[in-house]
Amino acid sequence: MKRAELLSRLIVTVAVVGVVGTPLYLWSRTPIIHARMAENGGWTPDVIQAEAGKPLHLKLTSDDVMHGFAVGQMDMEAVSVEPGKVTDITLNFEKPGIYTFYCTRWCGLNHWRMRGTIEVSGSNTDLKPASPPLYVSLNLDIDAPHDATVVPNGQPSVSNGQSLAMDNSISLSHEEYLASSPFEVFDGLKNSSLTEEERWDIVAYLWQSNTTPDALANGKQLYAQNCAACHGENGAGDGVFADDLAATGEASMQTMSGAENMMMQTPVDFTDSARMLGATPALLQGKILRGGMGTGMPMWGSIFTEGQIWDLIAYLYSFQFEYPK
Ligand code: HEC
Ligand SMILES: [Cu+2]
Repeated sequence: MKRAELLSRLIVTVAVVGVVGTPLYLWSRTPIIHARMAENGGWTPDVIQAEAGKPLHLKLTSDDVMHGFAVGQMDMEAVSVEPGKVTDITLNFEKPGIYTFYCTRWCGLNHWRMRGTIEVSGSNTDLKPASPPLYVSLNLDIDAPHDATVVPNGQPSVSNGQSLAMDNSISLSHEEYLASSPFEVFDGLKNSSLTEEERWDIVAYLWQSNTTPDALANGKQLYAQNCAACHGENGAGDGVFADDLAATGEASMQTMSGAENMMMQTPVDFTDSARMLGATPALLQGKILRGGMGTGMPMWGSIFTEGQIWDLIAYLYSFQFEYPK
């Protein structure tokens, strides 16, 4: 008897809590995401669950300095995450998958380590299996040295290259562009009667003809926001964090086991002609997607779309070739 009574009471209690408690329960379920600089823990929690087709509500706040919040490969404006303030946002995921969210403000040397994931479940049948990135299908060893053995004396002239390419009916298809380094194309023209300078001019024109002003503008903006702090505004590898990276590298050499693998190298100088003219777009894609593996070069594969990465790459070559504005 007593048992049954207890049970019925329980049921009533559950029912009452059910009615009154639901809105409260939902309210408290909206997770508060705390942002802290990476060395102090980054995002907490850093794994969030969501369901495709259902809005995801999040509350964002910072426990230290100003941060920013955005989800990779999604068309969204970055949201400021401020100390002492809670910002509400709603995200909608159409497709299931693992998404990366990340900090969009340069809050410190380890800023780019401020990343977390949103695991979106759901059954969406029109999902196409992703095709492997170009550097994988080309089977490139992206860690092999790739320096050009000949570089131009001055900056190649795109406009001169254009008329030379027209006169000699030289063009470069987009597939060839993606898989060739400027040096390889330069070298491929060696049996012509053209001078070395003319051949570099043609290469500069062919590189420009494989991008668009829009792509370059987009690449420039992505670069300024995500890369310049290490690689430098003008690509020279002298961003505000470059010295810190070197210092971290020395410190890690002294303290970490397997130090060689853990070394933070200095950011690559994109104005270095031998390096950049010897690199194919596909190789640069691999480096950007994968990152530097134990160096200070972050991996960007989950942050940018494929198109954004090609725009960034087109922009990186503009440190070699002066494209007409
Ligand atoms: C935190 C500092 C840092 C940031 C931010 C950073 N890089 Fe790097 N990057 C490095 C370091 C260090 C290296 C050298 C290590 C290596 O080559 O693996 C490097 C190497 C590279 C290389 C390899 C070049 C080559 O010829 O091997 C490319 C390409 C590159 N970065 C592109 C980018 C792009 C594009 C961005 C922005 C989306 C970016 N990096 C942001 C530190 C950074
Ligand atoms: Cu941050």
